[in-house]
Amino acid sequence: MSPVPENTASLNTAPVILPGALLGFLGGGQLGRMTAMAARTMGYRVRVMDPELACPASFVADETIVGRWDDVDAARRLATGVDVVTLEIEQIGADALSAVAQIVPLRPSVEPIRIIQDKTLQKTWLAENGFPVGPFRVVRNEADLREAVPALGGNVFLKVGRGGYDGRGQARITPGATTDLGQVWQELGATSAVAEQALELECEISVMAARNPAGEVRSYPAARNHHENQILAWSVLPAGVPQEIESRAEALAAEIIAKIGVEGLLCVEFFVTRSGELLVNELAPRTHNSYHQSERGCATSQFEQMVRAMCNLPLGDTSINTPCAIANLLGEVWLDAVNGSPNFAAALAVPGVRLHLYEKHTPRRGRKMGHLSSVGATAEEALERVLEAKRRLDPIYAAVLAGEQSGVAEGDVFGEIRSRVRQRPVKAKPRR
Ligand code: AIR
Repeated sequence: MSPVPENTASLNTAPVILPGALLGFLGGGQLGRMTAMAARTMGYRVRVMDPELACPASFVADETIVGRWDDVDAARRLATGVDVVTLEIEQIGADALSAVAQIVPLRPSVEPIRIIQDKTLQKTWLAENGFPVGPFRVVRNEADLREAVPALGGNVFLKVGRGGYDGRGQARITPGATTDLGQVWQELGATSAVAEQALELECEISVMAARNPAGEVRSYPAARNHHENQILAWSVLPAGVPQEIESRAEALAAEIIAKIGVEGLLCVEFFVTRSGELLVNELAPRTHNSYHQSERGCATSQFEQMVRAMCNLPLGDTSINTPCAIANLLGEVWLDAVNGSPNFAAALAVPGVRLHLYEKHTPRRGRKMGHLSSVGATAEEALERVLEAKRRLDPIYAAVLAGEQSGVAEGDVFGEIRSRVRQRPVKAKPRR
């Protein structure tokens, strides 16, 4: 894809940061860990900042600085002596970001992060810049919420402006239910939020775009995503959507990253509605869960692309070599497992499957602890393999499955797989 010359303040002026340099990451979770692995592969050194000394990235980084997201002093210590800093979670405080940017290049820079990290600003920015979004209202108090819900048709997702991720900071409001909006408002922290009309969705997709300081922009092919309880459950590449939607989504992601001025990565999550509209759901200025499979099937993984973009290297080829998929492993995989130990050996017997664990020490429900990845001859096969591996983690589940036929009919294979996953008898499990 050709460069899109927007917001190119540092166009062609930023030096290339070569291997051997020290890269700084604000955040040391799984995204930082996997990016640090890619950086190390390329010969870079890595320093991370995270509230936890034993954070997932600490095991692959050269140095870990302990600091909360708003710890300005820790952010300065991260930045001092590194060649460039990026972030792997957007909750970093504004003062900490500015402190870093005064010392060393911060990619993405303060302004795009400021807009993206607050959903009220992000949604408004998208709408004002002419990008397609669904009906929404910014709500700043309970009265706004009482007005917004009926105006949006009563069927609404309420998302806090700042700090929510992986389903945290979200509430669902449905018509007819005796929802106490005052209580919903309080439970979400009585803080500025976005009320979004719940849409009839055909599917959800995302497009990862990359942009380096030289102004080069590249989009990956779209990934198809499936969420459960507002948390990504699985994702597959390619998305298998009509070519017209695929091209439009890739082009929109390239336009947005250039317009908002992100140097680094920008993941654009989209809704494809039943009526065929393509709407931007939300933006993430970093690596993203829906592109973990790029490590298996793309010419360049999102993690390597992040390193290339932040170091002003040429961006890597984003094409898909092999269809690939991931399924997330949340804390419940451990909490609900017989004897507390998932059957990894059974899962790894599925052809093409690999295991990725983040070395998080405390499993919690809804917490991302790891993922399974797979490749396949088709997207359907890659997805079926990774879902089969996930089912096998639970020995009782595996026993139930052994008695079933496992062929997938031709036709709407994604729909078929989704309905089979929904029908699984998850209940037959002893709780510890
Ligand atoms: N993350 C960042 N934004 C959304 C997500 N999921 C990743 C980052 C962050 C980690 O999740 O890698 O550091 C935090 O995970 P947890 O389980 O400690 O809350």
